[in-house]
Amino acid sequence: MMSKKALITGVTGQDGAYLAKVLLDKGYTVYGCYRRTASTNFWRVDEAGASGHPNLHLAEFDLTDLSNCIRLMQSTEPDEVYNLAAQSFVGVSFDQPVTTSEITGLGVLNLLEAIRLVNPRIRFYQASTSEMFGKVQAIPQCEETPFYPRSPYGVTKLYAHWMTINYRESYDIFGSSGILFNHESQLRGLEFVTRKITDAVAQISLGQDRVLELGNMDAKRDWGFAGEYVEGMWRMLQADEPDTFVLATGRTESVRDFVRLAFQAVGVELEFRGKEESEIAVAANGTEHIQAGQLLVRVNPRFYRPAEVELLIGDASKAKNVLGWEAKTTLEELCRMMVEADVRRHANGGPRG
Ligand code: NDP
Ligand code: GDR
Repeated sequence: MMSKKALITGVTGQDGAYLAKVLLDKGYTVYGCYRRTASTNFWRVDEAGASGHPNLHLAEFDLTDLSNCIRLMQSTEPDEVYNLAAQSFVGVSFDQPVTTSEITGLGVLNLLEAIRLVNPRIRFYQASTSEMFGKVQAIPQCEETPFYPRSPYGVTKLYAHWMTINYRESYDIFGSSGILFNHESQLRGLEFVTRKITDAVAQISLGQDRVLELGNMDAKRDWGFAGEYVEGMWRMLQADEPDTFVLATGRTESVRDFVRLAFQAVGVELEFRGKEESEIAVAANGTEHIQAGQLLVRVNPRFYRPAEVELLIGDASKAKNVLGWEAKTTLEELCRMMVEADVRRHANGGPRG
């Protein structure tokens, strides 16, 4: 039997790299699409263990170019398309709302049009997000919870989500949408809060004299391990029917809790003092490179967002019942894994990303 062919947009991102590895291991031929830049970097594909695989083909591609999307479908003839490409940083979407909308919104329409024109039998996965719930209307959030996005990114993702459903209903395209809650890993970009924290904790634990500056530490997120979430994406495209699924852990913790866990992973307990803009955290105990009482964390309002998503917690029971998918890695395990990876990187000369 011929192996299946999958096209992944955003292969240089966290999820793209993990998904490439998972699909290669399942015997797929994978077209990993990346956009041309002056300094394209495949470090995540390397670290995920997918680089150099004979069935991995890298293809240049820009989501905002419809003709590029059409020719890519024609030349690669995929069975499945996983659309992971996006301007995915919520903070930047406030500064670059138009670019975000073009890539994260209209880009999805380009792909759906390319599928409709070239081969409507291609199965399509859209990377939707818990950010669409925004100012949450129910706790926990599931597939039926009303949406209320709170950023240009969230609004744009909601457009793409509905466009995927519309192409499913209008043209019978197998378009599935995964509403994924935050998922993290050592391949996460340095600008996202978990990796920003683990990277700083690693540096401080090795003796670098710096203070971690954060925005809203009260924000609560449902954080899972990215390596498991990409398996859920694949399962969505193997189901009998296209549908919408939430993937989440069902546990929520604050940014402050994540900071606490990250410092615990290097043997430091934190003492938080002050509130809101004047909140700080100091070391309650010493280690080889950290002194008891040392200032380690402070709030910098520069990292506040114009509108915030305060609390996300997902109910993934539909994915469990229909797909047999469930998150397994605990937040403690995830955080430790990320801190240890960053300690190794800094001990060996520098961060990745
Ligand atoms: P990343 O930001 O790590 O990766 C995004 C990818 O999109 C990168 O490969 C980037 O390329 C690529 N890209 C951006 N613009 C374009 C473009 N114009 N043309 C082609 N490629 C482009 O995101 P993640 O891996 O974390 O997330 C994957 C998807 O899932 C995203 O759509 C994200 O919005 C969504 N999502 C993520 C969640 C998470 O917690 N991680 C949760 C829910 C949804 P480059 O390397 O050149 O920048
Ligand atoms: P999020 O992730 O916005 O949930 O989007 P991010 O890690 O950026 O923020 C999570 C929460 O932490 C608060 N925060 C900070 N965030 C950042 N980045 N930097 C800080 O210094 C900081 N201090 C506090 C934020 O305000 C926020 O409340 C991610 C992305 O991967 C999206 O693409 C994806 O769709 C969603 O997760 C689900």
